[in-house]
Amino acid sequence: DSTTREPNETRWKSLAHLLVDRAARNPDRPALTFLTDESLDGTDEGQTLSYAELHRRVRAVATRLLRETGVKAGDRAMLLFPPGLEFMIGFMACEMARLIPVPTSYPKPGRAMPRLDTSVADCGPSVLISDQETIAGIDPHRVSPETAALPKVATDASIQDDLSTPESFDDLPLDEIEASDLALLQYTSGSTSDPKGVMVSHANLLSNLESIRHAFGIEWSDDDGDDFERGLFWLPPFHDMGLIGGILEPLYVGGHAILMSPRSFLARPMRWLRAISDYKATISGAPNFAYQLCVDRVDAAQAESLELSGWKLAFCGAEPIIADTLQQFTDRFSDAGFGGETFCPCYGLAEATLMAASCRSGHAPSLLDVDRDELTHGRASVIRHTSLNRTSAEDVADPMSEDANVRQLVSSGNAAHAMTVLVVDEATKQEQPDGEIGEIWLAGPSIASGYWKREEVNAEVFGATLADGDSSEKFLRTGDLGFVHDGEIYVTGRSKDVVILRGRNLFPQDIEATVKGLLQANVLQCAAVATTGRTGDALTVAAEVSRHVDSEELPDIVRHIRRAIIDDHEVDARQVLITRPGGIPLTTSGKVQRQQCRAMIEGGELAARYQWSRNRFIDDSESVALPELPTRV
Ligand code: 1ZZ
Repeated sequence: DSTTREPNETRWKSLAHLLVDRAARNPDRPALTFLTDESLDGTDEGQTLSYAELHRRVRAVATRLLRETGVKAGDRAMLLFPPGLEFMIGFMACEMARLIPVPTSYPKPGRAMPRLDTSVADCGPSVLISDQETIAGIDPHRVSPETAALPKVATDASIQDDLSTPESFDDLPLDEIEASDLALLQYTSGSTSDPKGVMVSHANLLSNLESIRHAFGIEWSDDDGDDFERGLFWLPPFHDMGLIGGILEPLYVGGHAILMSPRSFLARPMRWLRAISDYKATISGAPNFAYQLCVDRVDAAQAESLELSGWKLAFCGAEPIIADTLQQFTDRFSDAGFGGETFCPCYGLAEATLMAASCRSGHAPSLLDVDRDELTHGRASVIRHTSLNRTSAEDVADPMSEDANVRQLVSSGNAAHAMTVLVVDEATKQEQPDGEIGEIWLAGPSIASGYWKREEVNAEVFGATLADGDSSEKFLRTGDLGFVHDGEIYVTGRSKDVVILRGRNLFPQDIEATVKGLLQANVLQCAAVATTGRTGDALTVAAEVSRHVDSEELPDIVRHIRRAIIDDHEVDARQVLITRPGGIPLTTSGKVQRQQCRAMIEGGELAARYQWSRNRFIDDSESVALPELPTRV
């Protein structure tokens, strides 16, 4: 049931202890493999590290960090890596050296690194860990002075002779590591204007890894032999789902994590499925958009060449889950051995370490048809409760059908083991009865202790209490909206402003800053909001421009706005509206009211001088390259 909390047993005190133990138990088992495009296309084997090799390289880097840089326990270490195996060596080296790893996204060559710079300014690291090539390529004029001045350590620098034997590692502070030490500072994907680093401890992480294992019935792969779990992921490791779900969970159970880069997948989605088939992966998953991309880009003939019956767990989360996508995917790949019950929808967020709720493996996900109008009034009036399975294609309502007053929702399952999930009325702070929409609140051992150095925000976000509850019982306010039905959580929307595109969280402030910074567009005010797209969120941008701008210039201004958003954030807007000054709703203190703006746009009430929108049935991925756009001045 959604409100039960049970304690989680944890087997290790920290991630460092986990690695030491795994390397002792199964030294020769492959721990990590990275598949390059060449290996995916069949011309080479990719790189693999066994548990013993991973352990040896991690300890050597940890020892160098302590000897060469003068870092001390609790110092932050930035991790800046292109896709590959080195990231994990840097990450685990931090765990062994009692440093707090801070993963950051890898920029395109020659680009500025605003995310790196803002995280550096926020958490004041003592070192940057990367590889030799990346370090050589950091242009001190394109990064902040603080970033430029950081000592830099390359994980792939040649190992000194005295570090090649285990005896030389004796000075690692393993015994001093506490479960309450921070194991990760996870910047919520991307906000450069308001960076927030989630403080995740070893205890938080190990508890969530255990919850995931429990929910999905993943067996320990302790014994010798070839029968171990294989996870296959293209999710970026600087995002919580890629790092914790994609890499740490396979290592936690003693399995093999096989990795490829997000770009390899996006360029040819078939590579992901081919790799699952070839490597007999048992666990893989992604946000909804990825399953849709496979349906759109992999035809029936290609699907037939796959063998997916070994895929036991296909999780789906990180953005709204669309029944139609899951059904189409099941239909397209059922002949390749994929069954609908393999899908495990799940819900979570970095502030809860990762998973907060999920469907149980082996059960086809529940679908709920609810009345669309009632839903907008905060109530889920259930018309029909079905489940996804191979034969029910006709049961799945078209999620975009205009006339059907039905919205089909996919269950995000039950509360994770050890997690309390409540739906709370935001105004009264009382728990909602089943079927009533409210904010999702969470409590449990994997809820992080807060954001780095943000005491005020933390009291509000991590320290919520129920009006009629025990005031010592603190909850995390997720900013997500949903309801409970039959003990399962349905996520219906968000009261926070974040826009989620292809599983990536974009912060409106960052997009608005880009648009307002465009000199040639003369933008006075801007609102970036999430509107409802075909497969989840779509980005809509409203901009006020000066009344002196001629109407003929507006199409060009829209192109400049789109170009700048693509350049800075690698996403395209679905819709851009240009209003007169005063067209965007503001609070009395002059802040953009995004939720109201969104409601006005969706209700057709925002008065626009000019409006551009892309056909909502065009796939997002196809429009990122826009040759007709002028280059940015
Ligand atoms: P983040 C073996 N959101 O996205 C591997 N779920 O965190 C197991 N919206 O902080 C892996 N419906 O970036 C288990 N179902 O964003 C993975 O995303 C469990 O708005 C899923 O607040 C973990 C997702 C982690 C993640 C969090 C935000 C949430 C919410 C949105 C996540 C959703 C969903 C709708 C869902």
